[in-house]
Amino acid sequence: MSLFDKFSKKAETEDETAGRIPPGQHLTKGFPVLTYGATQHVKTAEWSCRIFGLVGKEATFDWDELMALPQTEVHCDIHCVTRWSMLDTTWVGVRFVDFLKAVEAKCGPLPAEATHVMQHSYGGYTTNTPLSFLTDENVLLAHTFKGEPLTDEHGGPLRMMVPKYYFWKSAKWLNGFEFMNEDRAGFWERYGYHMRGDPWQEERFG
Ligand SMILES: Nc1nc2c(c(=O)[nH]1)N[C@H]1C(S)=C(S)[C@@H](COP(=O)(O)O)O[C@H]1N2
Ligand SMILES: [Mo]
Repeated sequence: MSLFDKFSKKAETEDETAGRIPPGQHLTKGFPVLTYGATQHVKTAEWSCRIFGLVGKEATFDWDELMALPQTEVHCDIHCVTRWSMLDTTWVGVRFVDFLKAVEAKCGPLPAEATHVMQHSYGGYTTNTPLSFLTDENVLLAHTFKGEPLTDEHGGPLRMMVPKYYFWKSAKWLNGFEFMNEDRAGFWERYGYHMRGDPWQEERFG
């Protein structure tokens, strides 16, 4: 093993990965692309994010408004329901909790009935979660992966990054949040994927 290999290696021995790979998952070294339908090509200048549903007032955010919010780096492991897991990923973006403050500044306080959120994407993809899944400290509206702007294939210019759940709960090409008073199935959830999607509980299918 070269010195480079030795020091660039991360979490690949059993010791280092112990307890980090959920049941039924294996490690991947690459970053597979999983997209249903066409890759979207969205320029930051034309990007916007629409806030709608159960909010006092609808609003949209443009790229500059997003970038003016606090930017946070997150290190985490991610898990795809097609059974790959990737350890030690690094992302930069706006934490959902910080974004939510900006949403409330524009739309007014979220009503208590807004218990669930549908993520919407360019191209029509959707995925649903309880609001509480998105208020974890490490949930990002991410624009940077490993120090580089997200590629189109991986959801650039902006995707959700919800590390605690299977990765289908992280919409690429994010362009909206719909607040809801009940859990409504998103794209894969309508085809039988789980409404929650906790990899440690193997919540693959509903
Ligand atoms: N808009 C959109 N977002 C999406 C998907 C998609 O098809 N369209 N696929 C989901 C699935 S199933 C996974 S595993 C991850 C994959 O992200 P990646 O292609 O960056 O690995 O994105 C999720 N977000
Ligand atoms: Mo997936």
